[in-house]
Amino acid sequence: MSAHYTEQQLSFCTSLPKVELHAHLNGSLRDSTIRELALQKNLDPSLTKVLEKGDRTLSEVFQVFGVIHQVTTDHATLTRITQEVIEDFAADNVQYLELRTTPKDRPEHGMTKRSYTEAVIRGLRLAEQGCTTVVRLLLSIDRREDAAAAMATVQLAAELSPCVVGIDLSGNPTVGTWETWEPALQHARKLGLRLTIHAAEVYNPSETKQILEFRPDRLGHMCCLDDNLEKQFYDSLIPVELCLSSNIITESVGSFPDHHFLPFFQAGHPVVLCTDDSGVFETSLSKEYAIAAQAFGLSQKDLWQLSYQAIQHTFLSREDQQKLRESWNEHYATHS
Ligand code: 6MZ
Repeated sequence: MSAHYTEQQLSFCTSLPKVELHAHLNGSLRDSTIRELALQKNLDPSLTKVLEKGDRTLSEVFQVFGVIHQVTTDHATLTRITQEVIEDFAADNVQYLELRTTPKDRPEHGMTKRSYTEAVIRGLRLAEQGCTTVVRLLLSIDRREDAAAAMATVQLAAELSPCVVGIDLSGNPTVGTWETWEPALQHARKLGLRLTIHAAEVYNPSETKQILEFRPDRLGHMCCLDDNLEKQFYDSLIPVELCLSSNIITESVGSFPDHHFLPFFQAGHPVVLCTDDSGVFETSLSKEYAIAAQAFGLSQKDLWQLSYQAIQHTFLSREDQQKLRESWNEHYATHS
């Protein structure tokens, strides 16, 4: 995979204030931190090999998460990585970050879903002291989880609101069935939590149809659609989080110019550029914007509008969205 963009494009995209809505905590770790933790925790060197970068299939990416999860097993580490990940997004001029992570019950490490999430929130509070980026959390349900575990995550999210604003459904898209998590997701909606769901990352038309009928607040990926699903998706007007490098590296999409960003964007469907796993895919939100600029011939005005319009797809209140718009407008006034 080679991502092409000019230094000038990257520099413009770095200067843009940005909104990141699709970033998985454990996928966004610094390499140096993973290496340090792997050493500290005496990780088997054959496992660290899996972490080497390059093109990987989607199933290989899930092996990578398995390894990362072996080094982020204690509360202090979770606090540290959360703080670092937020600092990295802030350094990339991300002014609003919706960070998502899967609360984990790991009794062997004295960890519950609640203690996991509280450790993450401590990291968020520490990061907030050093940067102006506004951060909210989404709690993810992993597709490997059963109905009870999904419900426990939803309950926890409601208890930790307003720091937690919503629920994500993610994980290996070839695992599990929609019926398992739907009751928990319905319950989340009743509790006032916002919902974003990974859909069509692989071709699974019956599930994608069910998800579109469920009408989450946002969708993630939407790579593999047939004509009927595409029509249903366009009619839904549900905003979609698009992660270019992730889809190319995992081979869900063949090449950047072939990415479905372009038809969605040209059709006027609401799209938001995101990183997915900036550590695993060696990217940043500025790079994703620069890749889009180059691959789809976007102008600086297009890029500005993409970033500005992302504000309305955040899970913030209208008043908080308005505050972000004011800060974008201030940036525009001083930089144009
Ligand atoms: C689906 C993904 C993903 O939650 O431990 N995750 N799920 N598709 C993807 N595309 C590449 N990338 C990451 O972060 C890692 C977890 O996020 C989900 C997977 O469940 C992965 O285990 P957390 O912080």
